[in-house]
Amino acid sequence: MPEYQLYCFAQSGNSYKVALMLSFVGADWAPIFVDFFGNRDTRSQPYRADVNEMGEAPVLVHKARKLSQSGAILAYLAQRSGQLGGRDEIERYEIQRWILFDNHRFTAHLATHRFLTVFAKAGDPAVIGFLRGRVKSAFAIVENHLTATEFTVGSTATIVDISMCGYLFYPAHELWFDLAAEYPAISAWLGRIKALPRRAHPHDLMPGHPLADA
Ligand SMILES: N[C@@H](CCC(=O)N[C@@H](CS)C(=O)NCC(=O)O)C(=O)O
Repeated sequence: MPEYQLYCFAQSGNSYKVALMLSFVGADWAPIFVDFFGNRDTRSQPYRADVNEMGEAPVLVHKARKLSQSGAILAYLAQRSGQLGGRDEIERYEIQRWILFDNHRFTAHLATHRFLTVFAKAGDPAVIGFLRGRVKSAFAIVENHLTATEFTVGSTATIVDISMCGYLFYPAHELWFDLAAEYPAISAWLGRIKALPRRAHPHDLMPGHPLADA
């Protein structure tokens, strides 16, 4: 039995954040497939009773613990591994600050837009328009921040970079804009993450790609 198990699926950028961290720190881990699109596992009563009362992936199993919320899991793994968690109190505070921003602004609206347009194919135009505006404003903030720094907090990668890149390695056609052309600082930062040892694509780290009906 591996030390860690991760409830996840290939299309989940939030799960990718944890899978990538496990890969970066060289953890002994294995995925547990969450059938999000077919069985709608995360909405099922057994999943909510036994895996995560919040009805979400990722969930990291470590010994008797089941941990959810990627940001909290990343901090847990950084603490346990002594890697990617920031060098001092101020860096740890900055990391937490940007992880919260990522969760409510940067990832949240991008992931919801992607779900509606790429998978559900059912977005109300007003909702899609609203989400695009929110993504644009969040990307402008991150683009501005990354023009002045190599990684989100300081000059080396930390868990907040893992958090913020969660949805950005998926196929370019899943975005409605040209990331490389419109956001050069974000693109350069992604290139730096891509070059890190043990970086792997979400489709290669987690099960479920391609989707059965894709
Ligand atoms: N803030 C959470 C977000 C997790 C999340 O939204 N997960 C999605 C998959 S990427 C999910 O499981 N959604 C459940 C549903 O829509 O039923 C985290 O970072 O872990």
